[in-house]
Amino acid sequence: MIKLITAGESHGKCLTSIVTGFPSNLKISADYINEQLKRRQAGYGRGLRMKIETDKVEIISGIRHGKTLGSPISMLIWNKDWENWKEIMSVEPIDKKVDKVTIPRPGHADLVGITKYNYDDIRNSIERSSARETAARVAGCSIARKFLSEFGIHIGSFVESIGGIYPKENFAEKFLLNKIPSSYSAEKINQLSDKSSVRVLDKNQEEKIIRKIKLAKKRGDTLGGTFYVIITGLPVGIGSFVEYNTRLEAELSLAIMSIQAVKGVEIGLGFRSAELFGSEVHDEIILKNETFSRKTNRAGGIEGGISTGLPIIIRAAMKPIATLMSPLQSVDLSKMKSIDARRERSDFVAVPACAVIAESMAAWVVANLFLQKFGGDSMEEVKDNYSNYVKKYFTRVKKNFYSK
Ligand code: EPS
Repeated sequence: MIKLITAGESHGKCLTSIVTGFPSNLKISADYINEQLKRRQAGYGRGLRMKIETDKVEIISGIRHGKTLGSPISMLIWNKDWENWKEIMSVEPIDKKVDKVTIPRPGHADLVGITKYNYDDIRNSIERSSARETAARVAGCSIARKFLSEFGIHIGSFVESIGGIYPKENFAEKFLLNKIPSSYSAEKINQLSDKSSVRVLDKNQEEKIIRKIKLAKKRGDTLGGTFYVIITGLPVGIGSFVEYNTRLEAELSLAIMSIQAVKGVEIGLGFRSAELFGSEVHDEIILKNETFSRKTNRAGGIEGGISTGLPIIIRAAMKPIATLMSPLQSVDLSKMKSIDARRERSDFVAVPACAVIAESMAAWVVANLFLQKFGGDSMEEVKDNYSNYVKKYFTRVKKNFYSK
């Protein structure tokens, strides 16, 4: 239903985001998108690039007087750093000799990129594989986020750990045990996590993490971590088991695993459920406020590829940033000799940013499957389809099964 294409290299002139498939009359502004771009740039441990850029989107098409037209929405994010890269990243051939990058960084796309694309300069691989591309994703996915908010569907995230430092209490437990009121909005999570420079919910843990990041910087090393994304307000019935790639957990896992440096994604209890009895995992079904609910939410809001109507609980793991200032061993491809990897300006820790990007990616997946179910050409039409379904689905179940 909806499509997102991003284009642009990390140090090129600008990033481009093109979004198609959203209905007309969705209220959206550059300010709304820029708020998410600002959140993406934040976080203690981000690199010097974040001091150069103040990512803002320039909307080129698809929106008029603050509302979508239903036509393709194209947006630009200009790279201020381009001024310093005009020759290295020139589109046209230049006479001046540009030094080639010949030493791949362990843990990045450098070596596999030049092998796959037969590049003669690792710079060609660095530029598009860089996490800079996520700025364009957040811009495009913010349209999805705004769309979902029109239906009371909100997305929040918080960092669970950085460098193996965990909080005393795991806030996600409340969701796994379904101890959160059904009226709770995931936006409340961001109101808390965005106050922390590393987006954690525990002050004591934040201080320990900042100390560990300072230690990593001193050692010229980097850190990764884990984070949760929570989605509230989703009705039952989003996603489907009819095809492998319409399963909600599969789409969410792909989208979040596609973020640079993410190495693990789990839904609900995830890997922990592999160690428990079924009776300790499966969510017992109950009747509550004239509809179905569950005693717990260890399934993370998804059963059989379909949303249950409870909060979606996603947990992900991000590996440490690949560029180390105390480099690991590599090979100089120009001499085919072992050598220390190159230093390249970089982040030390980007887990807070990764969690914000994951919110955007989750919004995209949910908006796409939501439109598959309630699609329409205008927001008014989608809202009619949605409210008709929400009003009637429980009555339909009763009509099919229940006889006094
Ligand atoms: C990033 C901008 C770039 C990326 C960085 C994320 O920073 P710089 O211009 O300093 O290279 O390199 O991504 C990585 C650290 C990476 O390993 O890909 C951004 O805007 O988020």
